[in-house]
Amino acid sequence: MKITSATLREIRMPLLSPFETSFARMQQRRILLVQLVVHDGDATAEGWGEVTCGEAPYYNAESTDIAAIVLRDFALPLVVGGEFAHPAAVSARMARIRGNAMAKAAVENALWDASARLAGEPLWRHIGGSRAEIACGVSIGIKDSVEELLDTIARERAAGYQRIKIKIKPGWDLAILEQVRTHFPDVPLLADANSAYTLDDAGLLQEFDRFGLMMIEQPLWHDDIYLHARLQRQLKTPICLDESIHHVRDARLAIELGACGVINVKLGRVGGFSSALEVHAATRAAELPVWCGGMLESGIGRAHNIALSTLENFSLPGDVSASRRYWREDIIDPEVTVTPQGTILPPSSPGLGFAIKRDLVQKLTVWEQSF
Ligand code: OSB
Ligand code: MG
Repeated sequence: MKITSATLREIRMPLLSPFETSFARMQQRRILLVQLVVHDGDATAEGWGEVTCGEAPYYNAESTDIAAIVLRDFALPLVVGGEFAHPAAVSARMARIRGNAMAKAAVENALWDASARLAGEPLWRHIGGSRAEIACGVSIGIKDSVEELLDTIARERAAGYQRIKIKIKPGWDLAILEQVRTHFPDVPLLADANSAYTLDDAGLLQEFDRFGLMMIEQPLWHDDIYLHARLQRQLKTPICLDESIHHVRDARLAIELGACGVINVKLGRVGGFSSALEVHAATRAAELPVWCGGMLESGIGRAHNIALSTLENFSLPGDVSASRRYWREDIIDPEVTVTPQGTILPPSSPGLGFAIKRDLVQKLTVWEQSF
């Protein structure tokens, strides 16, 4: 496969409602899209990828503007015109660019999309997925009041979502979980701290055990694995690592140290499908379940997440949910919808399996550059 040209563009999409975590309150997404044109013999295919980083470097070190520089000045000049036997080879070419996993993932994932289209099969089959239906949960941000949170949980449960994740931070934790459990005693529940605690909070975190949470996500530092292992020994609730896992070596270390019972795999954070497939293989071998995390993606990133979620060891409901939870109008057709049973049916057409709404993408574009 030869990448003959690429277009990098930024689109802006306002969120239907603000999304608040322990590190930021997000209102509008500034999303970079990578569009590749790929030739293979006489055949041509397009491929689309999304950079999943935030607008500011608060979740990880990446941000929209940083990723734009990395892609424009380094990654795209390195790969456009290049010949690649496999989508993983494009990541090998970009390996000299340290870090910047989400920027690089958009390029690799776009090539996977093109490669699947060239093979005439849906992306989820192309990566080796086997699930014809994926289980979905929702991630609910920090709200202005407990009542608002309880109303939101009731609404999402009524829509069918199989599990609820709530964001927590110091001051929005024990009392909130207590209320949620009082009103929803049996709901499959987890809490995501996005690194808001330290080991000094071990006593507080131990109190979470009484709520029967499925897991507690990333309680400690974004760059730590070792101290999560120390904390895990003090908790009954399994820890789920998100921010800390960048590649299969991190996953292996976390497993060996007993730092977690679950891993949240995000395609961007691990650098794309080839790395995610390695994390998948290692966790499956260790019988450590994983699920697919989200980064408030547009339909393109969402479609990639659906494909990832069809892999065998993605055995827990993920943060992959319907387009309409975030967007007034998504950039793909059809939009992502969820069944009344809280599942998504992966598409059957080649590649991403969703058409790109080109007019809408053009309308939302604030700048674009071709390579
Ligand atoms: O930690 O999982 C996270 C959104 C932005 C940054 C980090 C996280 C999240 C989410 C949203 O939880 C999940 C989604 O896209 O629905
Ligand atoms: Mg998380």
